[in-house]
Amino acid sequence: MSSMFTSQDLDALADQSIELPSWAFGNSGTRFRVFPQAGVPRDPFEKVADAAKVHELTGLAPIVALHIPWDLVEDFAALRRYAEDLGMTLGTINSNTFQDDAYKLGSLTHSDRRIRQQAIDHHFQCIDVMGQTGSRDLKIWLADGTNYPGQDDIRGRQDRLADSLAKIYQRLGEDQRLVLEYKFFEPAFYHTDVPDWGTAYAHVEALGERALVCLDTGHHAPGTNIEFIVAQLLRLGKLGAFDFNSRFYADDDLIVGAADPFQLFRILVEVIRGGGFGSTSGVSFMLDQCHNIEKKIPGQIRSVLNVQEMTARALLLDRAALGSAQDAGDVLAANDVLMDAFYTDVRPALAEWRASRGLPANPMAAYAADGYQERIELERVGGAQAGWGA
Ligand code: PSV
Ligand code: MN
Ligand code: MN
Repeated sequence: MSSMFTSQDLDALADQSIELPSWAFGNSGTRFRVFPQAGVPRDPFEKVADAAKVHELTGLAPIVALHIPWDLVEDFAALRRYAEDLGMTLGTINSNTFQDDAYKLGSLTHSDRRIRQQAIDHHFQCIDVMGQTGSRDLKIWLADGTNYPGQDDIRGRQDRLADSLAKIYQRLGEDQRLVLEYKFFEPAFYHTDVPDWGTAYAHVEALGERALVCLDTGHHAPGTNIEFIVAQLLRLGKLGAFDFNSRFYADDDLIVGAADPFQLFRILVEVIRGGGFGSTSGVSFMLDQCHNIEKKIPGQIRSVLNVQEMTARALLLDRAALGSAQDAGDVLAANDVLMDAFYTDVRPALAEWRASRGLPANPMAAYAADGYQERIELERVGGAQAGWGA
């Protein structure tokens, strides 16, 4: 084990839980092609079972986020019991106002009151589901926006959005939260109604204490300093959730930490610095990914391990030495301290950490040897799409 890795750092890692998106287990693809895979889940119960396998082998992922209506079931109490029997809980409920014809020109921002109400009612339905699943968070990502200058009144859309969100927020129970996700483009290309953290912040600030911002790491312009946004939202007490993934170009939804592990490290340094780490921090660590060409379950295992690995490195940061160098104005020494933590190979220490908790030292190898993949490929015939294009 690395001599820099103290037992206190190991304790902090035990308090990390990552929320898996149900849709990561279904077939997905790009707008060019969905490549179907054998063994993908046929219903939400099987998605939960796959998520439980990720948790069993990593000890990191006890929560599954659902997407409505992709994960609509007749009996959510039964789904909840099924999850709990597998040691899992049902997490964030994600709404969906981006697949109905009615929402072509917008949902919560639409100029037609009836369409706005339809979108609000959908969120009421999601809140009902939350009551049954025991979920804390309602996550709202909107596809709303316009493609052409002049297409609609962008100021009027903000006003309508504020009004719709207020109606949804009022419907939440006392222990429930609204988490608003921003995205700078796509599917609308001229303007997006919640394009950036500032707009999301303005809306959630107006709503109240239990309204927070969701930061999806793939939803920024190239070159954006995401860790600065993390620091700012934590400072303002308004960071509610992450949607982790990685991107080379746009909203690629690739495995978190694959494209830029250093960026993930820098984000986690700010998370820890700002009090956003751990089960009582109020910040949920969700993945929002699609595994289009790789197998889904090992894709999720790799993802949670990447988050843990960069968290461990961020925990290694010698904050006292960093603070001294910063106070002394020693630019290069401060940078050295940060890079020392980033360049530390924590993998052997993490293998030991897992073994000491009765987990496989190498979860990827354990999954390959487990037989689960072979079993689901035989048993599950006619698996479903993740939801995209379904
Ligand atoms: C679309 O960009 C998106 O990936 C958002 O990030 C949502 O979180 C996700 O879909 C699921 O609705
Ligand atoms: Mn997202
Ligand atoms: Mn996205």
